[in-house]
Amino acid sequence: MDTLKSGLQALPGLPPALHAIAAKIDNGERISPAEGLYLFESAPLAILGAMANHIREKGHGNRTYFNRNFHIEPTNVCVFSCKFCSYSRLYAHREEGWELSIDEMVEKVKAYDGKPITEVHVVGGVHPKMDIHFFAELLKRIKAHRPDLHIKGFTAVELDYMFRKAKLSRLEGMKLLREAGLDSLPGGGAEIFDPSIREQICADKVDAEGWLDIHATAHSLGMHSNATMLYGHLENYQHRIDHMERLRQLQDKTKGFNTFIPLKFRNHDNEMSHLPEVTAIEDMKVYAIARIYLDNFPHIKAYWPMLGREQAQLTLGFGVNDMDGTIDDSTKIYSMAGSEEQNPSLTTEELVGMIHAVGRKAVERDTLYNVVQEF
Ligand code: V47
Ligand code: SF4
Repeated sequence: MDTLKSGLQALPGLPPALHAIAAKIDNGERISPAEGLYLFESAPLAILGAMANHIREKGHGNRTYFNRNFHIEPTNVCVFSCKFCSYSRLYAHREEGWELSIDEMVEKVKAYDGKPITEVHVVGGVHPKMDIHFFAELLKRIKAHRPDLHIKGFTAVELDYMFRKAKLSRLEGMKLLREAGLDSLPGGGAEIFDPSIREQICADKVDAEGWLDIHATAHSLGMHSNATMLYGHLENYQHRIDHMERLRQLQDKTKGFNTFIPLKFRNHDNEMSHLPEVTAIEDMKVYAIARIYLDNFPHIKAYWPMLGREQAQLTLGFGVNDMDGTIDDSTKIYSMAGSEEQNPSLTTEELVGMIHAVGRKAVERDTLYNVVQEF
């Protein structure tokens, strides 16, 4: 166990509550929900940054990971109507959206033949006609074409609907998809677990218990997954801590989560457009407190297409050690919600340059954080 001490607790003039938290961080101890709440309510950003950066450097030094991947979005037709979603179209309006066939999706994979991509991220709306057998066939066709490509696919929201529609238990459904080629799960659909907020922003989709159980099921089969938190809308600090606490508890049991990804609510063209977006200061607080609170999550990721490049660089001083790193991200979920990046795409050189520009070391990883290449 690394015994590096930061001397955080020796900072002069810290109020007693902050001093106690600094001492815990210096000693590698876990903070409580009440302490997490205190950090949101009362800690100066500079102190949060110092604490989060200490934990980040203790775990990863200067290393900042990225991945070479691409996205496939099978459809934006969705049976649900999350109020923050700018991207989905109801089945009745499906002519305004897109629905890709298996052949079209396999063509997208073939477009990367000969390119050093390690992962495909498959995620989209919940289409009433694209069932588990359709997706199992897609997974098999991708694996038949490129067996070494890691398939990270389907949020717990998509999986919950697929399994229920096929009348399969979560374990049966997950096994079916794993056998067809699914390697891991992305972190989407978690939003905010608190039922009173969920009721207001995404009432009809899988609840917190269901989301967590689907991830626990994947973990029980040896699959890894990510977790997200949509912040900066109706939730308060207590709800953010509750969300992270539930994730921390599941991670204690399964150790199956790789990465936590805070997702900033963007207000363009959705039913929550009247809400202002939170400031960059609030963003940095969320990243830093996530790094401090989630002591059993190995990685904290900033998803740059949503935050924008400069802000993503800034997060590297606030606990983040992963930049996702999609070099050709055709995802529309953020561009349609008004993110900084309308057509997110970075070459490896650009991404490595962004990481090096803020004094960090760029490391290419695969989905499971095996090192592919150091820069
Ligand atoms: O669950 C939707 C979010 C998520 C908006 O696991 C919005 O590696 C902000 O989870 N403003 C899907 N956010 C994307 C996702 C993801 C992305 C990148 C990497 C990984 C990973 C996962 O996007 C949804 C929802 O929380 N979202 N609309 C919006 N207006
Ligand atoms: Fe559908 Fe996902 Fe959009 Fe909700 S966030 S409406 S589940 S595509």
